[in-house]
Amino acid sequence: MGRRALITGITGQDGSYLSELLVSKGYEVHGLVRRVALEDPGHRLKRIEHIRNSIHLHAGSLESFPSVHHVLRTVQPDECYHLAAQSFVSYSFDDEFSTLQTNINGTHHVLAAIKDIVPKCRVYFAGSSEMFGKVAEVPQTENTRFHPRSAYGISKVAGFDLTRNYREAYGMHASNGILFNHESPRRGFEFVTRKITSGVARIRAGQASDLKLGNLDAHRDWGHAANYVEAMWLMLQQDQPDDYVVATAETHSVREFAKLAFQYAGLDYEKYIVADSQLYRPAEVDLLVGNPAKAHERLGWSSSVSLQSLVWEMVESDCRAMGIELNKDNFTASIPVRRAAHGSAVDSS
Ligand code: G4F
Repeated sequence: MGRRALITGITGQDGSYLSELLVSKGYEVHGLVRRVALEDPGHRLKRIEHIRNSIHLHAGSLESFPSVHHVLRTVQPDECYHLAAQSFVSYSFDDEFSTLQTNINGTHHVLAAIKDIVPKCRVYFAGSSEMFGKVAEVPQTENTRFHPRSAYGISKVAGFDLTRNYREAYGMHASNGILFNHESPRRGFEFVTRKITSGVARIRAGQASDLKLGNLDAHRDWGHAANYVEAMWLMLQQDQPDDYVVATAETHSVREFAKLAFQYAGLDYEKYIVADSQLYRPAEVDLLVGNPAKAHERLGWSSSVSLQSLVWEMVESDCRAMGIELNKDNFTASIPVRRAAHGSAVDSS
């Protein structure tokens, strides 16, 4: 009989790709969703519309332990992927309280209910490179000290520690993925990559004349979400639970991302981007770049999508949705690659 998986956050970017992956592997896939999502499927279940008939959805609230307990008792999963969270860093500055409450309690409820009901269930917790914050070293590894710079980052450190503690205290197969930024055409519009690619499409369609952005000099290690969910699955297939950095080992600035996105649409980004100081964060994470050597050695995982292909896929998808076909000749732009060698500063080549 196939294995049974429960995904929290199944309606999000990662949840949708992970569901596809697990369905393709013969899993019985269950998802915990908010009741409002079931009441507004056209909007809130959009990313999983195409596999809606192959998965089972359960209404529940991560903020309520009895609710999480009930769903776990009903599903009795072999594997649980805890992805659900308030995941927009910027918003966590507007409402620290709800971010901490939802993210920390949500994770605690999931772990505690699993320990009670299905202690042998393997658990994945979606940690984040935001935990590194004001980075202690470059590149970041599983051993790099955390120094979060937002309520979101703090909530993820707490989730990471809870997961490790359930592993150590109760012998649970609980693993932390330390995922660096991962994007796709399914990314939410509030995140910078999708804000840029959808903005490019609106400008090309004549529906906007500029794009307001905040800090263009922040550097991120951007990979493809469909590729990153494979690492989540691989973590739960190991004999021993552990913590893994999942990253590309390349870092690029927001400016570079924007330059490429506009270039692929045949536009010069400098003519359209407007700096808006309101969009700066009270505390910024300036430079993220991960060293995925452990994931490569132990899981056999590596990043398979270049930044150029990722940007092209996102711009093309947003433009296509506006009825605009891009000229493939624009997809030649090369960019300087900054690769992180272990223990060294990030160097340009
Ligand atoms: O796209 P972002 O909002 O993502 P951020 O904050 O790096 O967090 C994402 O990745 C984390 C993994 O490291 C996840 F854990 C988290 O859930 C989320 O998925 O912002 C990226 C960078 C920031 O430095 C931000 O200051 O882009 C900069 N930025 C500049 N202008 C902007 C904007 N970000 C947004 N969202 N909107 C802007 O207009």
